[in-house]
Amino acid sequence: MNEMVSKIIDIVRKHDEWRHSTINLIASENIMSPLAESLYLNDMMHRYAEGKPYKRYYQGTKYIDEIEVLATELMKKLFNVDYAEVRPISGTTANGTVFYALGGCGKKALIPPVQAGSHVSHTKFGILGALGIEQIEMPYDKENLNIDIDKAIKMIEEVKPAFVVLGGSMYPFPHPVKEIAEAVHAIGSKVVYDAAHVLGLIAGKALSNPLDEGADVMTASTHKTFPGPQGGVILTNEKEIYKKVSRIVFPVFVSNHHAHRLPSLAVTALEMIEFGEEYARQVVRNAKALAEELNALGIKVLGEHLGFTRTHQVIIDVSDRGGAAELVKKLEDAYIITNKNLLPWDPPDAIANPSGIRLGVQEMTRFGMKEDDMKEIAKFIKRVLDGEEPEKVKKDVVAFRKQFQEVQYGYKMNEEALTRFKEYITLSMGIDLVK
Ligand code: DSN
Repeated sequence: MNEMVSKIIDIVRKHDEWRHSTINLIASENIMSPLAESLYLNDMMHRYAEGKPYKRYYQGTKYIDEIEVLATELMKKLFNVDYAEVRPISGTTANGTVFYALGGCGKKALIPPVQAGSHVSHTKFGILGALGIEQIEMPYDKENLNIDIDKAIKMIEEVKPAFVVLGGSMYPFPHPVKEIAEAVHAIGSKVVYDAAHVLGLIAGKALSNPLDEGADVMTASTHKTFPGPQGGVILTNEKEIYKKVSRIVFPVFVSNHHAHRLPSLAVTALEMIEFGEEYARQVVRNAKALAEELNALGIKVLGEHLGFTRTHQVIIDVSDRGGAAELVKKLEDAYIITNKNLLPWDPPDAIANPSGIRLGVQEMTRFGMKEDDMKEIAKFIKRVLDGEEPEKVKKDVVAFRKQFQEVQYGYKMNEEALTRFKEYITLSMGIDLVK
């Protein structure tokens, strides 16, 4: 093996070991179950399957067709919806598809303010802007960390947007779907709910399903609180929307849709049907426990008067500690992975050193952590924020994290899956692991 190959292998090995020894609090990430992860490695990654199941442009897709239909049906069952489109390869792709279906060049869309958590794809900098749709920010209530309902309704009546986007990336408190949907429907427009962050909490019924509250279509990625493979999904009960988005996702936004992720998506949907409620309940309990302990330790947590959080996210304000930029690096040095985040009152140009740090507890919950463990995490964070040497904190973080290595709320590897895994390697790579 030449040196460069060794280097590549070493980079991957180091990444895997490192991230499994850290406390990962990135709110948009998660980990699949061992069974779902093992199924991710399959030959479908090499294939094309353009079009819809059983109506493809190439031959060789009969098992891809079967798994795509199965994954679609399981997602429909899990979310109790009439239509699911699993081909978008990311949440952004799902958003682009829906925005194109509902809007298009010259139309207007209302979105939550960028500093208050809109995802980049909702904005003029992302796919919304690329489609020529005008971004208009809804009025925001900084005190209640949510859309200002009365002012937003007034704006909806005046602007008459083609659609309104709810949901976002900084999202401790769910947006008021019912009230906004009533106003939007009164002008004949649509509500798009971007559930990327909270899809797993909706699946587990810790949050109500926005489609039951009046949203017309829900987009999401499938790898945040929903602990599946990286990908996207579109869910709706409206046949017309489904027909439109299905005609747009291919050929506009994807040619091939990376079918190797679909077996893992199907397994994750099954797991969420079986364990989703227990998992989602624990995620929200853990987020509250983390917020309460951080607050008790003297760290400013947003939304105290609102109970700190109703999702997987906890947002802390570190403006009185010099801003987030340096602190997130120190946390990383202590093996606590987080991201710096604008807060609703930050100016847009504070992006390099914003006031906030966003924390998400979903992945650590999957590794079996409970409320008491959140208190430990809060103490580690406090030590770093107070200026203790990250290297010292890291030692305790790594020892603590070692106790949580097995993924919960999902299927373990079984004999059947292990045999398939070995057979795949034997077949595909010519290395006989079977005997
Ligand atoms: N960038 C992701 C997040 O962290 O929220 C969303 O795609």
